[in-house]
Amino acid sequence: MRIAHVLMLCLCLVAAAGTAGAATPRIVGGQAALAADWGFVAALETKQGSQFCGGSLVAPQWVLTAGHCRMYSAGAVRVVTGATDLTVNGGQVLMVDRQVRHPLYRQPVQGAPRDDLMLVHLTIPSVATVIPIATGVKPPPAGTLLRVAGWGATSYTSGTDSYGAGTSVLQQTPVRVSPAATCTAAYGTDAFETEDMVCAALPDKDACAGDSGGPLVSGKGASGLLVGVVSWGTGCGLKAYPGVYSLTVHNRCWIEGTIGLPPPPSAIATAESDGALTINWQSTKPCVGAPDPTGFRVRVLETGQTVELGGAARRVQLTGLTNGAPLTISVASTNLNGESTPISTTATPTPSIVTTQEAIWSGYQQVTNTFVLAPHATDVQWRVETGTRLRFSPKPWQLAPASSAPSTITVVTDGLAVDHDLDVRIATATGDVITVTERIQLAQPTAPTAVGAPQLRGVADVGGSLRCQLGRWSGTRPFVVSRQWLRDGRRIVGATNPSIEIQQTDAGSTLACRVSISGPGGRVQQTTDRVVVGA
Ligand code: 4AZ
Repeated sequence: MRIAHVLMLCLCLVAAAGTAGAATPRIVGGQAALAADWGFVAALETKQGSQFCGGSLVAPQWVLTAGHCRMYSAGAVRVVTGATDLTVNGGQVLMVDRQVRHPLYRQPVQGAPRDDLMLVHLTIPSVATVIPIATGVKPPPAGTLLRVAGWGATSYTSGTDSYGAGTSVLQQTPVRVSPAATCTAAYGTDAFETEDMVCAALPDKDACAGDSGGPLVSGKGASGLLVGVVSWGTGCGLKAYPGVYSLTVHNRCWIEGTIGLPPPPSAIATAESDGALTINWQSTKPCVGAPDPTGFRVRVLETGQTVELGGAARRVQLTGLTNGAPLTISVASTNLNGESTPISTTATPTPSIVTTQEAIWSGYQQVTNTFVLAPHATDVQWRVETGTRLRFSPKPWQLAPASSAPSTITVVTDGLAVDHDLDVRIATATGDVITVTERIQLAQPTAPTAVGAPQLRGVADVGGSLRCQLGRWSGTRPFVVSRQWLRDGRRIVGATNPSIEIQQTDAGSTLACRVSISGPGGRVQQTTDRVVVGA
């Protein structure tokens, strides 16, 4: 890419491609490249066959090229691998399904792109040679002799600022890494970034338009390593303007992270509950610049249950699991290339105890608690713990056999003084895990209070009958009620029925009914108004 002339260059390249093959082979000052040394070089072409950029096969299905080579959509691009002469039907022509440009690719100065890298994904693997990426952390020092290859322009005319035609036969030339100061002096510190770029030249030898994306390598043949990618420069072969290359060393993490499998997640942790497991994990980047995983795959090995989650997820709850059976859970990171080796853990969903009711007074000095034990695949032990003011005394363990239905546990506590606090809870033991419910505190009962007074109904004459109505009462239930009929204020022995038949002997006396209501909160008596029996 020529600085400040981006658009013009692209047009020029497409036009030049039509005449490819006729020109004298030269990258600009180069020689025909040997297939044995340059088997990893790839040509990026349009579907019509115009070569517009170079690249290097860094994995069977991945070509590393320049970020500014994203000129067309993936479907409009094809890649030729394993061929040095593009006019001969050799090598492999491959389709492209993804173009992944470096996330930091940018052009703060027009025509001088930074992080000028792109990975192109092939729909099927290439059988051509793969070139390893140079390891280490430092750019190659000034003076290092490297090689560059491409099918780009073989001449440049500075007077008219015009580029010659490309070539069908791959050209290669040595170039020498220039001191960083030379590059910044030529292009300025805004355009030339010493961290991410090198510039390199030899007299009259250079990469040129159409070579972009192609390889800058150290070593030869089997010992060749990819050091950089043809990126930009002013003209070609100009003494004052060495060609500029984007370095691979600084971007190895992004390259390897993009073409490889994601690293496995770490530090898996699980929490159990009734029929459920909550799984938490962490995702760590192997190095700065590595792409984030696209997602995570969580599996229950015993049941085959699989959950797919997005790349931001760090937690999932699996439900509908069987209580009491140990399960193995695995979590793997995924990206477009597949999934990492998983990490796994085992955990056992445990049956929970639910309180279905508040503690209720079920009788005088008697309280009932009801608990429900969730279904469980294996036997569960449970026990009642009762006490007062948090001092619990546990009863012996009981066995709840494996059951596919919820089971109810009823706890009746007798002989409670009304002013007593009562604490009840249930503990379950599943293996070594003991789970205790919240304590249930008994509410103090309230004494019965008449809301509507007891009343007599009926005809108060000899031969008639009277009925004793209880009235209405509030207070803590249950109530035990009783009646006692009174003649002239005294108990009539045995007269405790709701109704009374009026006898001859009752004539002239008074009748009343005394009602007793007793509940957990106390006992209250109330007597109806008296009636005088007529003749
Ligand atoms: C280009 O436009 C280009 N002389 C690549 C490299 C150089 C100039 C232009 C370096 O593809």
